[in-house]
Parts: sequence; C-alpha cells; structure tokens
Amino acid sequence: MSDFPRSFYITTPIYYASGDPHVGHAYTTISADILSRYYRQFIGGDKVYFLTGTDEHGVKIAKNAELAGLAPQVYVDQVAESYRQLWQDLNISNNDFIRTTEERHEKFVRFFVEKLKDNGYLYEAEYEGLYCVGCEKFIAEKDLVDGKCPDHQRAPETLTEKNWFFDLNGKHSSRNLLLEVKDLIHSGELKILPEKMEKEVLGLLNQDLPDFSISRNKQNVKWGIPLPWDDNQLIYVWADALTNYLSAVDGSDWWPAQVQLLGKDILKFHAIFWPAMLLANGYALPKVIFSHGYFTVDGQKMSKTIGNVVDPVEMTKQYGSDVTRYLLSTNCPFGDDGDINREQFVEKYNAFFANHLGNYVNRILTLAHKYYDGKVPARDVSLEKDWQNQVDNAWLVYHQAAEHVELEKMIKVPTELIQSANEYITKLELWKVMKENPEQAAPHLYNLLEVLRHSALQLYPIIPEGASKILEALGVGIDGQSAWGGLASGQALNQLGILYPRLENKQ
Ligand code: ME8
Repeated sequence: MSDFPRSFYITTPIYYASGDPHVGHAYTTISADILSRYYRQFIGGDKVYFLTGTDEHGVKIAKNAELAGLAPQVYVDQVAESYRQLWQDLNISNNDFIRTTEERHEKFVRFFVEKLKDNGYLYEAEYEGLYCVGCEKFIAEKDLVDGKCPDHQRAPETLTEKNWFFDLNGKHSSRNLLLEVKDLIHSGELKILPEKMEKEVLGLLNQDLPDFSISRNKQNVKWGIPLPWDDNQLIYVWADALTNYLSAVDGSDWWPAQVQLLGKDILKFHAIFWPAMLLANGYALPKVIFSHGYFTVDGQKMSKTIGNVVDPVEMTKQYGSDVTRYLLSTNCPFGDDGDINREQFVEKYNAFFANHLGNYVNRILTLAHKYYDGKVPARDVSLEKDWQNQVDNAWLVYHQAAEHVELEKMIKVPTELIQSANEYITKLELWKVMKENPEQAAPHLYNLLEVLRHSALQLYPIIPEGASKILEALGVGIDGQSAWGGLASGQALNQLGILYPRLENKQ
C-alpha cells in the first residue's frame, strides 16, 4: 500500500465570478472531490481540507455587473451563490469556499503583497501593452488573429501605465526566482503532473518570461483590492487570485497543499508565478500541481456563440449527481484533452449503472434475500484465497492510481472487480447451485457480497450517493476497511430497490 500523507490539502482554481459555471468548472471540482473523499476514507475526515471558491475582482467582472445593471458586489454575490448551489447539487464535499471579496482574503492579500515589497521583490515601472479585457491580461501581438484576441474576438486596448512588478528574473533583487523554480522542478521537489505538462512548463522556463505586474492603475481597473502603500493602484488579478490558497487557511497548518488541481489554461500562473511568489515570501511550495486537459463538446470548443456549452446544472437535474460525476470523470484519461459527446450519455449510463453495477447489486442481494433469509451467508476460507488475492491486488492498483492522480484508473478497478464477479456467477452457474443446494453455494455468495463491499468502497469517492446506499444495504460504513473478510456471516442485509433503472435513449 502506498504511503499516505499525514494530512491532505487540495485546491481547485477559484473560478471567475463572471458568469454561470460550466462543465469545465464542474470537471475540476468533481475531480478534487474524488480525491478528497478518497483521502477522508483512508486518513480520516478531519485530516482533509478541500478548498474551492470564486475569483471576484477585475475589469471583466465589473463590466458584466454593469451589463446586468447590478453593483459589482451584488453581482458576484449572485454568481458565487450559483457555484455554491451547483457544488451542493453535485455532492461536492468542499470544506471551505473562498471568495476574493471576503475580508479574510483581502486582509491576507494586503499582507502578502506588502511582504513581497518588504522582501525586495517589487519594483515600480512603466508598462505599455495590449490588454484584452476578456482574458483580463495583456496579450502579445503575435497571439492576435486579425488584430483580435482569438478567444474573445475583440481588439485589445493599448494601455500605458505605471505599476508594480514582481521581480521574477532577479534584476532588482539578489535571487533569480525563475531559476530557482526551474531547479526545484528538475529536482522533483516541485512536481508538475502529468509529465507532459512538466515538459511544457520547463519549455516555458527556457524562454524569456518577463516580470509580471501585481498591480494596476485604479483608472484602468476599478474593482479590486487597493495596494496598501499606493492609493492609486489596485492589486492585479493573479496576485489577488493565487493568494486565495493561503488566505483560506491562514493561521492553520494546512499549507502546503498536497495537490493543486487546475486546467492547462492557467498552468503557467500556477507552476511558475505562484511558486516564485511563495519562495519570495518564504512559504513552502505545494507538493503537486496537476494540470488536467481541456474539454471540447461534440468536437468543438465550448462557446456561447456555437451554443454547445454543457450546463452542469441541467446535466445534474437530468441525471443526478452520481451519474454526472461518473460521465464527466470517465470521459478521458485525467490529464488528457477530451471531447464530451452528449449523445453517448444515455448509452454510457446504461452500460455502467444499469447493466453493470446496478444489475450486479440487484442480482446478489436478491439471491441473499431469497435463499439466506436476507443475511450474509456462512463463509469458507478455503474458497476465498483467489478472491482475496484479486481484491488485495485491486486495492494496490487503486491506491497507486490515487497517488498519481489517475482518476479514470481508480474507476476502472471496481469496474473490473464487478466484471470478474459476474463471470464467477456465470462460470459456477450459481443461481442453479443455490436453488439445489444453498448450503454449498453459501460461501460463494459470501465472496460475491464481500467483492461488492470492496467495489462500493472504491466507488464511493466517485459516486458517493449510490455507493453509500450499497454499503448501507451491506450493513457497513464508508471508511476504508480494505482487508478481505469485513462482512460478518449472519449479519442482516438491508433491502435495496432498483438503484439504477435503464434509461431509454430518446435521441
Ligand atoms: O482561470 N475543460 O477562472 P476560470 C476543462 N479565475 N476544464 C475547464 C474548461 C474546459 N473546457 N474550462 C474551464 C480562472 N475549466 C481564474 C483562476 S486560480 C487562482 C484563478 C476549468 O473561471 C479548469 O480548471 O476561467 C480551468 O483551469 C478553470 O476552469 C478556469 O476557470
């Protein structure tokens, strides 16, 4: 078994409070929830801290608020609420929800940037650049398509202003933080996963990475946290946003995070800028920065104009939280880009929930009620060795997958266990044996129930609602009791109706 960390702090990005959450946001948060629930099972509920939240300052958000005819704070309150609601509907077990307009955050950010300045890492300089309001960042001329930002289809504004810069390249201080970050990645002290993303980051580090500004002139950005020592400046997007990972846990010893999850769109900020800022202020670095891939929908980039934005609220209403969690988290290997094909949802649901898991649960619980008075039948240790080996091995693979943040591999393990169990039923023609000689068949059903217990424990992080019901029907809890033989013969089994009815494909 892998070595578990003593505590586990996991974060998602804080999502822009500039509109409704979409399926990409749901994907990252579900993934973080899977890991959180897994670690709670194995190291204890109070040893896990799962943080998500909303990023609420900046030009775009202020503009959207104006368009909606609302004061920025009222607007972000509403958006933050829609995120909270979605997380509740998706059964997300976050311990905290940080909002960058909260006093606890603003106070910490002021402290953090002041410390950067006191430590000698900030300097004032003139900046002229092309700024895309949609991206909330300056954009390089080479990245424009027909003079427009390719992501937002609009021309950037030229801005010249004096603001405060972070000394990434060591021209104003005694340290070259960029080089330090590079060394820490090379030495493995700062892990960027998956490997191809680490390569990408190292590639970036070999190029020219200019210093970045941590503040903006108040005239150009009106919605933000004032710089403590300069009234004309507000703290600029990334210095405000990244700091949430610390502000939320200030005063506790959760930091450093074990895993910071994010999409590849914001990898540079997390894998380079963030560690550099942490080093500058003397904080430990996160253990793993994991960048997953990007979703397209029906083969195209998700966009309001194309009309293919998958709304996680609708999806959850239609399929429920477990199925939505499953469909999104099995869509592609974690770390790869993936395409969401909505036409396959019903087919995938039927294949896994109705035909595979649901059918197995129903089959063996029905047998237990029919032939063994609804109790766990007697076991025979001499008939358990193969199953015990298989289950032990399954846990090994499962733990390894979790450790390497290979979520789809985690899901595969219980799926395969159930597959083997179904084959076992068929091979032994157990329904026949049970009818003719229930006593002889009893230990086999014991094995099958025990396999179900292990599968449900392994499925719990992914589909907590259904897995909890299964474990309840078996009369056991959700904690990671992964040794073979956890079910006690004679123990009463509870009834469980049809968990996952088949769905007709209406498309
Ligand atoms: O970038 N596929 O917020 P954001 C997969 N506020 N994941 C996706 C996705 C897609 N198509 N689209 C979005 C920000 N995501 C900043 C972050 S953190 C200190 C500040 C997910 O609302 C993915 O996790 O644009 C991505 O990194 C994040 O949403 C971006 O969310």
